[in-house]
Formats: sequence, structure tokens, C-alpha cells
Amino acid sequence: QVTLTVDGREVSVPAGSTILDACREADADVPTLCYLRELNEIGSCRVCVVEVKGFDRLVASCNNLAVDGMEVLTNSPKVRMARRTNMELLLSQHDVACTTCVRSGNCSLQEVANDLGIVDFEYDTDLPPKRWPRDFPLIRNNQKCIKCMRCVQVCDKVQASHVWDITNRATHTLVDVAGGRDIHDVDCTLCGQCITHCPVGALRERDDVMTVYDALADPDVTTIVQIAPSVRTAWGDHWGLKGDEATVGRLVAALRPMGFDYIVNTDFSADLTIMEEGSELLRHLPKSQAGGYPMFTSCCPGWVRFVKSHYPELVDDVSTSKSPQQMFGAIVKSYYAEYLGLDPHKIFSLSIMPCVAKKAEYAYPTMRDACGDPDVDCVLTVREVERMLRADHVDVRALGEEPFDEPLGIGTGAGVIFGATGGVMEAALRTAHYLVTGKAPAADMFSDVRGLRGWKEATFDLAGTKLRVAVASGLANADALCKAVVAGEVSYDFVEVMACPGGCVGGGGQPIHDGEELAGARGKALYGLDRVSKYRNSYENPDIVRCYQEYLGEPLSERAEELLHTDQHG
Ligand code: HC1
Ligand code: SF4
Repeated sequence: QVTLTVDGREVSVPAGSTILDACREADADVPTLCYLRELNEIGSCRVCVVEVKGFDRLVASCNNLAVDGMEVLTNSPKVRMARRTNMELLLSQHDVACTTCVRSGNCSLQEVANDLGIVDFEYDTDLPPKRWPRDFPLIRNNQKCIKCMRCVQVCDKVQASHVWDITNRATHTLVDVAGGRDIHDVDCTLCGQCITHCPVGALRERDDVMTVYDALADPDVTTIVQIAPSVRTAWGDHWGLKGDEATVGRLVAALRPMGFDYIVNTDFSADLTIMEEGSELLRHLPKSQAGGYPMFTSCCPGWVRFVKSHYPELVDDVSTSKSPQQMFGAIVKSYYAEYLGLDPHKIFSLSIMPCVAKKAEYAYPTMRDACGDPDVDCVLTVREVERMLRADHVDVRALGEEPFDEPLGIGTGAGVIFGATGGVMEAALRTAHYLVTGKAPAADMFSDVRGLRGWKEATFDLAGTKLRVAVASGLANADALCKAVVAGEVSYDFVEVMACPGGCVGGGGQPIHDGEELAGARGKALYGLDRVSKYRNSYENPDIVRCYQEYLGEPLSERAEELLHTDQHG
């Protein structure tokens, strides 16, 4: 322990703590911008400076250690002046067009500037040129970048992807695509973690809201929208809705008056994915048991982009099952269109996802198996949906709950946990157990694969076969796992990978809470929904049973292969 004073108040913190830790322990409000615990402690923004008695110069509190006997002042006149000047310098290189910024109201720079009472600043604004391809699902606007380096660090250390770096163009130093390359030419997985870790509006998803408004306004078009599992953990954040208030039924009620014709549940197609992928696993099992590579999940397009560029030798062992989003799209424009008597060419199929990579996935030329048109026509992130609801002045607090449309509205507990790391694995094991033994699995018998650890392993007995499984979330963890698989250091039968830490609950398209990691709490909410679900196993879903009976036949049938599988994934 070290003991020091912060603004005259004595605090003790563990040795090795920073001055910032001590300030927080003393409840002193020290602003930060670039700081991210254990990821980015570089002290570059210099708004966290404090005065330490006996030091001539102010020190950055985030990367200097607290020392016994130190006397720290967090809000002296000297500190206030310095913070103000540092902020003004940052603002002079920032496009302060807050009114048209997606992060307005949720921007740390705006908050610090407002808190310091900066209503004007002396320096001339000098912005770098704006250049970014408009078609790319992820957008960087360097006129808003404050060079905090958070995106660089998250992409390097958490996602092992190295897309961003400091680049030097003429007189300006910028954070931009590494090596000065075009974003199309680097292996960006589109996980969107740089967006959710950006303190300002320099990074965002491509906004596709107007495409949806156009479809809603077209009288010839039937709009069908699917809602992903993990959306239900976060969509109400802007309105401060708690978990039990931000139910998916309430989101359905919010979307109906906007004019969507049918609202369906991606949990249904998560169950469908399990039926296909579980069957595929049993087919793949002899290969892994004989020493071959495991089968890898395929539902996360961020992971699929990563494995294709980093581990091409593993691509043949990625499941051919399409993601639930894409399976739903294919079913909507075939079975559902037939059921409703609709021309599939006149359906607009939208999905609401916690994900930026899904905006790339739906557009792949391999994802048009139902009628030749894209199976999914547009993807909105949770943040875009929040903006739509706000634009439509939907009073979400006043809404009751409404059910999904039928058939395709029922999802099971297995479908809902897809949104959390380990959930796809657990869902698949439940159904594989049933397929092999003919018996329902005991409740929670596969819960060993739950939790936030980045690389989890477990072994289960499947009717006498030892099934070795692993789960990774966060691409640096996936990278380590793949490396070990290729080197023969580990052997598994089935591996789940989700690109975002914690799975889709921590997705790059989720609402942003700067500096907070919410995947753990959101994942718990999904497991809570699983626990109280009427059906907990995908094979029990009555809509799934019906879909196979009426349309698909059985898992891996010719029709299922045609609509629901691909060996390309892009
Ligand atoms: Fe996901 Fe999935 S779990 S990938 O995170 O397999 O995005 O929620 O919808 O498709 O179901 C995302 C979430 C989502 C798919 C499912
Ligand atoms: Fe998208 Fe989920 Fe994959 Fe993240 S983990 S890239 S949110 S599918």
C-alpha cells in the first residue's frame, strides 16, 4: 500500500497504482480522454494532468505512479489553466460540428470541454483533409480524430489485426490505415471495436438508415425485419431502460408504428443454424477424432474475415452453415414468401444487429440463394436503430410489449445465448447430445463453456465419445488458439470463435459507454433469458420443427444445403 493525499484527503492504494487510481479512490473527478486501463496508458491527451507538490511540471495522472507521501492537487489554478489550454489545442484540430455528429451527447471530448466551460477558443482550426470510401461499412473521419491511439491499441492488442497506425502525411501526423494503404486493401475484420473504443466521433458505422426509410415509404415493398439475440441486452440504453424494461417485446412494439410489415426473431434462425451446424459437427467428428483440425463456427463474419486472411489452412474446416442472419434472409425470401404469398423480389429484408461486420456479410455475392436477390437487403446496428427511433419520436417508455410475427417468431433459450461467448457452443452441444442419444440434455450440463475468459476449453462425454471443445472471443485470443491448433499443440473437435470480446453482447455495433466494458453484464442477461425460456433446446422449437416438416425436410437436406450453407462465406 502507498498512502498519499489527493486534494488534502488521505488515501491508500496498492503499490503500483497510478495517481489516477488514487484520485479515483479519493472520489476526485479527473477527466481523461486517451486513457483505457491496461490498453492505452500513454498520457498523450494531457487532460488528466495534476499538480504534485514539489514538482515544477504538471504530470499526467494516468501513467505516473502514486508514491508514498505524495500531495496531489487535481483542480488547482495551474491544473485548470493547463487542462484548458490542452483542450483548446485538441479542439483546434477537431471538427467541432457537434450538431451533425453521431456521438453528440455521448462524446468524451464534448463532455470535458463542456465541463471546463470552454465556449470559445483562441487557436485557429486546422483540419486534415477528409478522404474515405463511402461504400465501406466502417468510416473514419480524421477531422474528428484526436490521435488518442485507442483504436490503434484495441486493434493491435485485443484484435490482433493491426489496421490502424500513426501515419505521416506532409505536415500532419494522423492516425490512419497502417502503411498509408486504402482500407479495402488491409485485413480489417470490421469487428467495430475501434468504434466502440473511440472517445469521439472519428469512427462510426456507415449509416444506412435512409435506405430503410426508402423501403418503408415504398408501397410495393413488404418490409420484414429480424432482431438479433444480443440486441435485447442494450437497445434501450439511450433511454436509460434497465434490462427488464428493455425487453425485445418492447422493441417490437417500438418498430411496428414505424411501418415494418413483419417483425421476426433471429433467435429462430439461430436455432436453425444449430440444427444444421450440430448435424455438420457429427459429420465432421471422425475427421477431428482422427487427428484432423476441429470444426470452427461460422456465424461471426468478423471471425470469418480474420480466418480467411490469417489462417487460410483452416478455412476448409470452418462450418459451411451460414450465420443466423443469412439463414433468416434465405428463409424469408423462400419459405416465408411462399407462406405469405409474396413475391420475394418485393421483400425488403432488414436485420438489426449489434455488429458492423454484418454490413459486409449481407452484401457478399455468395449470399443470394433464395431468389437471386440478396437474401438480406440491409443491416442496421443497434445505434442506427436508436437513431431511427429518436428521429421518429417514439416514446419507448410509454410502450407495452408486443409479440413477434408468426411463424418464425419463436426462439429458444439456445438461440438467445448465441449473443454471448460460448453460447453457440452450448446451444450446439445441447442439440448434438439429443441427436446422438435421443435424450434431452440435463439443464445446464454444458455450462462449463460460459464466462468471459478469452480462451476456454472443456471436454464432454457424447455417448462414449470424448468431445474436446474450445471457445475464443476477441481475435487476439482466436489468433493464439489458431496458432496452437496449426502447430499441433492443442487438439479439439469443435471450436467457437466470436470476434468481439465477450461475443456479440460486446459487439462493435452496440451502444457505446466510453471506458466501460459491458459484455459481462449483457451476457448474464442472455443466460437469464435462457433460464426462463419455454424451450431451451433448438430441436424443440415448434417453428423449427414446422419449417423442416413443411419446407426443408431434414438438416443437411439438398434444399437446406442450397439455402442455408455456403463454402465461401463471402
Ligand atoms: Fe450475433 Fe448471431 S449471435 S452473430 O453476435 O450467430 O451480430 O446477437 O445475430 O447472425 O443469432 C450478431 C448477436 C447474431 C447471427 C445470431
Ligand atoms: Fe459481429 Fe458478433 Fe462477430 Fe462482433 S462477435 S463481429 S458483433 S458477429
